[in-house]
Amino acid sequence: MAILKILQYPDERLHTVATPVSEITDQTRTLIQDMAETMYAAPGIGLAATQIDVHQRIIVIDTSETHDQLHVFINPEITARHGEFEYEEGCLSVPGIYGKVKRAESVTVSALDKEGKPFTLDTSGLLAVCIQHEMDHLEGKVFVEYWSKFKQSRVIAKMKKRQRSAM
Ligand code: QAP
Ligand code: CO
Repeated sequence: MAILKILQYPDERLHTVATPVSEITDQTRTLIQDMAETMYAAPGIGLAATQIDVHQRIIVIDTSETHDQLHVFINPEITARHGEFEYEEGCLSVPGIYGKVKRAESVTVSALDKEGKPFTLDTSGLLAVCIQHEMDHLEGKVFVEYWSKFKQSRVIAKMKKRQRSAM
């Protein structure tokens, strides 16, 4: 197992659109384990492969307090959305920055599990928000990009300043 380096906004690689996983190999399973380990170590509740510079459609999520309910979604698709929900989001690629994003309150998501078996999940609340947030990463979108250009430029300035002082 390994803890992987998480790309930091505004790294351009976060804007890469991920490609579907065509075959689940041992390499895919190792990647998923490393993603889970990286997320738990952060600690975070969700991580998309995009964030570790692997541009395949894989996300891991665990919103439980006990850190024992790992959800793995390979090639996820949202087939239904209902309602509206605003949640104060954060992101491991934009540490220290939090803010509201309006999303669907509940979603139906179809995906493959880590054995490649198809499943469908109906969920709402935080898990639904997290799925939408992580699926955005696979499309190259970061949550702060829902905000105004003005607010985004302040986030970029703050991140760049921090990255300079960290060198
Ligand atoms: C995405 O985010 C998410 O700023 C997952 O300093 C978050 O795990 C979706 C984290 C909230 C919906 C709601 C953020 C850790 C973790 C930080 C995360 C930080 C340390 C973020
Ligand atoms: Co994120």
